Amino acid sequence: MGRLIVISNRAPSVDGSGDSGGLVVALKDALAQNGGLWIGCAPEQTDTPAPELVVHHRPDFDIGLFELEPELYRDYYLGYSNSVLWPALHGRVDLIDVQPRYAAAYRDVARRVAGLVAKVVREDDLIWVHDYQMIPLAHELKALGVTCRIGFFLHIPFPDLQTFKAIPDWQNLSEWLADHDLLGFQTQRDLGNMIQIFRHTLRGELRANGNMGIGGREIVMGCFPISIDVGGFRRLAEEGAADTPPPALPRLIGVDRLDYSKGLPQRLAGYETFLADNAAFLGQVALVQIAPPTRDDVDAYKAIRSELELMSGQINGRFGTVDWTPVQYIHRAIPRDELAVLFRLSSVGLVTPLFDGMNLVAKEFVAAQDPADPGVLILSQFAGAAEEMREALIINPHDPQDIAQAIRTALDMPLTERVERHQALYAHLEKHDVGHWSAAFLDRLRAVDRISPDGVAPFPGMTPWSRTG
Ligand code: GDG
Repeated sequence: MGRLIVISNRAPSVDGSGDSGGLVVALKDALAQNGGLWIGCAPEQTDTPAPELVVHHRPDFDIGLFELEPELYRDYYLGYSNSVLWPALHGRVDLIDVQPRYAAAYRDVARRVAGLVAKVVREDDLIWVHDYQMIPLAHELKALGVTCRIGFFLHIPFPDLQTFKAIPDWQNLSEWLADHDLLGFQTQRDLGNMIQIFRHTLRGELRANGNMGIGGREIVMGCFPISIDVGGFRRLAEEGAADTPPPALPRLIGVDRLDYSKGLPQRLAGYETFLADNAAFLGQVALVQIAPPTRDDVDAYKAIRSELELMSGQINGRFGTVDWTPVQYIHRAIPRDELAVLFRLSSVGLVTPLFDGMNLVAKEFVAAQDPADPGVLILSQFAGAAEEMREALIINPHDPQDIAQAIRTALDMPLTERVERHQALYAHLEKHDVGHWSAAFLDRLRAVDRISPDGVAPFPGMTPWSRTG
């Protein structure tokens, strides 16, 4: 059996710090078999990039770093990836910033990475490409004669056809996506959009087995909802909470990178409406919002920061007293173990994105709860997680009244109902943790080699996620 080669914008750290993140936990074992390799961009840019991958040997797997010049990195990462693709794929076409050099840099990086990968890859390796920064990679690898199976997983949402067509390069993107052997999405919503776009742009035909036929080839597609290390996160929360006193007031918690897709102003508007409509709760509850900075060189991110600071100041000014601060807004990252405890000791988890591939915070909040006295999750209908987590209080993040009402319902919810909802949510998560996710994707990718080169429908009767070795 060949190696697993994972390729993403960022690789895990060379010294193993930060390995507790779900993706590393999920892929560690698969990578450790047969000398796996995780390829990503070096943390520092340089004017003199190495002509080869810079390989670091960890005890479990190797890390291969590609180096980029600062300007190229800026145009590829902050430019095309995060000023064109991120807003477009999140439905914010009004925020797309189209600069010709961004698209050129994006393609150049894919070509360069493909050149480096082609030198180290072997025919029986499996390549798993992650996320929107790397969409053209499979196309470039195939152009260099690489024949091994290549799977792609999109962590963020995939929009409908009209939104997709707002991206100037949409035809190219569609063709590059079709160059994979397996395409994985977070939700049925995103998978459905991809099917619609392939039909429209490449005359794709959906086969009876669920695969997409395009020009004599067949692409396997599936929905693989990502998850977290459920047991690991629960233990972190349990252990930390054992010696942490509970908060003085029932706490509402929000934890999000400070990103316009996360619906933070809308969340604050909902909380403000709740306070305005429920005078009995003034001084009796507090919202803690952790919002660490991200991509703050992009203008749209500067704008959301100012908006949030203004809104939290306004709410505190309007309702606060000498003894009570309604919103505690923290604009920096806090350690993961502290986060787990914060979740456990909170009565309400607020997850209200306007559009989100999955949203792991929703799953972390549930995993961290005390099963005997759990908090309540309020979840946006537009988070991918809402397809699975039906026992949360599902809200429309654009409607402050809906958020306000859900906060009230959550705070008033009797213990028996909280326990019932939590039990159902936790039982689902326990079965569908991040290990389940990665195994499902890799099993499906390994099975792809049964597809005959002429595109004849593969393996009749095979269950979608069965292992073929
Ligand atoms: C993308 C997609 C999809 C946040 N603040 C702190 C902190 N975090 C951690 C959370 C969680 C992670 O960051 C954020 O994950 P999300 O899933 O919520 O969102 P994105 O970063 O946008 O991720 C998303 C995900 O990819 C996976 O496929 O679910 O839809 O957008 O783990 O806990 N961690 C620490 N301190 C913080 O202050 N330690």
